[in-house]
Amino acid sequence: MNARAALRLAAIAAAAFAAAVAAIGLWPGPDRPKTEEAVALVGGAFALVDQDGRRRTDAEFRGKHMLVFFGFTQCPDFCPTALYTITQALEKLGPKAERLAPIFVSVDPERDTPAQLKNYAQNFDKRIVMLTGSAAEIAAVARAYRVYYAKRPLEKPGEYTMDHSAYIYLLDGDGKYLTHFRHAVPAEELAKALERRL
Ligand SMILES: [Cu+2]
Repeated sequence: MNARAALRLAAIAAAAFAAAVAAIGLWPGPDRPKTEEAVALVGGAFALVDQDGRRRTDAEFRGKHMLVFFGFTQCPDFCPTALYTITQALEKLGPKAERLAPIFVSVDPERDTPAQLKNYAQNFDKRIVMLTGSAAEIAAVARAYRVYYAKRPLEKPGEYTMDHSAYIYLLDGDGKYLTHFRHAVPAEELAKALERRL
């Protein structure tokens, strides 16, 4: 295994570990009751900028279920996988997909400008709203969704990648957390789970 591959594996392991810790800390175990309080832990208000440079807030999505995924456009694995799966699930949902607001939030606002998001969005379903913002705005929304992310320097000076937890969150029409999916959930499974709730 070369150094680059080892680094890549270490990054994936670190992200997976952080996600697992977050999951254990956050979601009630089988013995614990699912209280309103626990459910309310994921989600919250945001005001960000989309791929067309327009200001978008969570309030405008009330009445639609929000399917929210955090990542970055230069991600080699988790993000393209999740976004392609969401794209396929939207297709499978047919007209029911209109009740859903698929949202991608960048955890790399430094490089993910609206123009960069617009370019990236061409690879996926046109309905996916891609959001970015200032470092502080992204930190706040990531905190609200209990998303872990961190810059990881690469060997080449000045270059970096992002480690991030990679769950796809589903919130209801009131912006309340319903459930989450692994980034690698099969599209068929995701579509079926969404269909039941839409
Ligand atoms: Cu990613």
